[in-house]
Amino acid sequence: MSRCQGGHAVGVKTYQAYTMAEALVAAKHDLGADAVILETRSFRRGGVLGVRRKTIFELTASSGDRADLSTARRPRRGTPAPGGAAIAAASLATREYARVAAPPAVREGGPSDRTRTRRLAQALAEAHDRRAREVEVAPPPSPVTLNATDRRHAPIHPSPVARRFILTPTTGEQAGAEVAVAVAEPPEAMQLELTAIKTMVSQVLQRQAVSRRGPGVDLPGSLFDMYLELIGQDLSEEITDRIMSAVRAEVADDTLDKDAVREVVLGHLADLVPVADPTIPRRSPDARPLTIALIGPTGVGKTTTLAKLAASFKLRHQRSVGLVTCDTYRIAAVDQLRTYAAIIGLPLEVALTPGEMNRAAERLRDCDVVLIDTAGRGPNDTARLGELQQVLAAADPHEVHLVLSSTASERVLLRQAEAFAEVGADRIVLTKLDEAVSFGVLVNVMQAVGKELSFITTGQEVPDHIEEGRSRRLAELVLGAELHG
Ligand SMILES: Nc1nc2c(ncn2[C@@H]2O[C@H](COP(=O)(O)OP(=O)(O)OP(=O)(O)O)[C@@H](O)[C@H]2O)c(=O)[nH]1
Ligand SMILES: [Mg+2]
Repeated sequence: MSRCQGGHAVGVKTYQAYTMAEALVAAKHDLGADAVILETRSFRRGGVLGVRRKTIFELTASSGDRADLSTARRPRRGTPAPGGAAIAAASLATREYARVAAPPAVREGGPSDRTRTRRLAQALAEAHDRRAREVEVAPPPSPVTLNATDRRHAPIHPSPVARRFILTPTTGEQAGAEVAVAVAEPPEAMQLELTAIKTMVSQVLQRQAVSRRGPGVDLPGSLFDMYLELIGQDLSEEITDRIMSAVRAEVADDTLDKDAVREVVLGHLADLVPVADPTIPRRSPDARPLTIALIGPTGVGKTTTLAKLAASFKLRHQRSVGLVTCDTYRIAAVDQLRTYAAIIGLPLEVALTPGEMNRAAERLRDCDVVLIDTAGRGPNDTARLGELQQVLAAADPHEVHLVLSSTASERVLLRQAEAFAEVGADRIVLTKLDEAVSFGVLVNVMQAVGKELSFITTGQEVPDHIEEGRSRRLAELVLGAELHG
């Protein structure tokens, strides 16, 4: 996709495309190699409730005529120029282009169009980078008042690029700088749609609450918003009702402001998630190495989590660590752990049977910690779950952590937890929180399973994306905290 929109001073046009490169090519094709970039930005558009939204890159360019430029970029006399930093950034890009584009006389025999286009793109990229570095050290720009035209076209969540480069003219006189692009779904329309949907959902929930006489009936505004938020995060109705009843009992009606409600709800949510004592600083309770096994369904992140733990024990807590894998079912499973073992510098044993596990434990008896990786098992694979139980029994681990992925549905997670309870898991690791569909489900599961949360993992990077399980952290995630904030 690449399209041009008019509505500017003569010679000034706006191009939209799915990539900035496409927009640049279109601008160059249309306005010629002398095109001067006045503004670039990106914004998200389309989709329903954020699903299938696309990033659109928009570029406003002038044919390079002096008159066009002066009309396009002249602020209204006497009016302070809001968003000055942004304008400066755009000017920087323009200057960069001017710097690399040779004057006409030289251009005759100068670089080809292709070269100039490439330079233009490079100049823009350099200007972006430079501006990004300035933004990192500079205090955040003061809020910008957009005029009606700008507000209509402003992205709901401007990307960093948009924030840095969007021009924010205040007058209707600056026809050239005004972005007169007909946006298919203006943010206001989407906002109205979202408000309508929220109202409908509220009505349905109110009706449900009335019919089951839950505490959703007659909730004051801030509580009802919270009620919707919790239900929206898939926290079970039963838990949500319990929390709401507790909040009503604890917070007097005249102090029901949003922050007070949020704080009380956070406390109650956190109480629902039992957490394990931190594993890492603890030493073995007996003369053996502290022995920890990870078990769980296939592909949930057992081996990756084991590598993160091993690296943490060794590099952050200076413990000697040994690894054992019982996973020889999947081709390359041993290689995966062997690679981690080699990188971190750890001994690795392979143990398929109880006898081999005994021998592995013997060889690693001088380690502070032994971490055991196991093959993934389906919850219906009772024969293999039995085998796993036997091998683990030989290792007699101090801790068995059941690894569950946050990407699974509540029903699946509960079935998995039930199946692995037979093997004897005593703690839960929740992985892939960065891909979780909703965090309320995780609270429901932790409540239902009744085991302690030991760790959460928040991404693929070893060893960084792992944290000790903290109930408050999970509660905050339910209430919309950023995972990597
Ligand atoms: N997004 C995300 N991906 C993760 C996380 N942890 C692990 N993964 C990815 O999940 C995939 C499977 O990870 P493994 O560690 O091999 O999973 P496993 O449970 O050992 O798999 P099996 O041994 O086959 O049962 C890999 O691509 C990992 O990079 C996480 O916290 N977030
Ligand atoms: Mg594995």
